Amino acid sequence: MTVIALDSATLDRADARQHPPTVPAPRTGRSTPTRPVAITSARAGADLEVAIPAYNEASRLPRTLERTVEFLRDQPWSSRVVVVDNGSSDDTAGVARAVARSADPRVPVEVVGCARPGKGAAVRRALLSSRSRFVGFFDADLATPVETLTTAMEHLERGAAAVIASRHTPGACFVETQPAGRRLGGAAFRLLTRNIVKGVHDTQCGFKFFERHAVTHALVNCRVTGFAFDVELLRCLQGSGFDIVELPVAWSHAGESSFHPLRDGVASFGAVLQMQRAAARWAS
Ligand SMILES: Nc1nc2c(ncn2[C@@H]2O[C@H](COP(=O)(O)OP(=O)(O)O)[C@@H](O)[C@H]2O)c(=O)[nH]1
Ligand SMILES: [Mg+2]
Repeated sequence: MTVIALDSATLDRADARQHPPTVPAPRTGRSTPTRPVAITSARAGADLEVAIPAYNEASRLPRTLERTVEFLRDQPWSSRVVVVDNGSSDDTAGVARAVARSADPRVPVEVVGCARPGKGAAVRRALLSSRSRFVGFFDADLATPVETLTTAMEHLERGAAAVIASRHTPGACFVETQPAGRRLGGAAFRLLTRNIVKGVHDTQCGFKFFERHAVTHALVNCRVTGFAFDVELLRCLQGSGFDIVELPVAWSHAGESSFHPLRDGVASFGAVLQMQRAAARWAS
């Protein structure tokens, strides 16, 4: 396996070429977006870096960051947190910066932007610009308990390349269930992704951690910027020969969601159908 090391300056140049640093397109016509936050470069490394993609998360983010830092500062490994805001129309970046300024210095919190809209683009940006040994992300609603990191780190330290939370593997449970429509869509999505990501029961849970070189290797071939990016990333990891460990979790649906069933649902199914067509072309 070739290990690809991308320095932050290279990433910034590539990002700027692909996506000029303009105000990201708003995802909805709800309101005028705020100015994007500056892309910081060359973050220091740690044992673990947690990225939190955040879209209009000004109300949930302070509690999430507080809880995350509280947990991480008591762990035997060193950690950093990076919030990625791209296109929020509320004060997500301002709120995150305020928390960052007052956070426990043992767990630095940073805020970065991303020229391209979408959760996938935000996560990709954070992971590719990290210097930490292990990197990953979880959702700003803490639907997967932050304590899951303890088991995730045990697997990573034992040599796992990818450890992902799963709501559909034996031992998992729903503390708060999703609305019926999301459950139905989720079931259809799982059926569709079964042949793309082999042996994985849940590609969509927002909690995934990786050995950095492994995920960097996979991410350079990833293009999906929306909610279906996980499928492509997991497929690329498997394609490069990496195993994926699924951790059963006690998952809670958080009331609010930025996932728009029509807009994001159609885009996600479309992205997966494209991956299936590409896989079929390869097979023939
Ligand atoms: N940076 C960024 N984060 C996003 C975007 N869309 C969703 N997110 C984040 O992705 C995570 C999952 O979104 P959420 O609304 O909880 O969706 P759900 O769990 O699928 O219902 C949250 O942390 C969101 O703030 C986006 O376009 N950009
Ligand atoms: Mg959520």
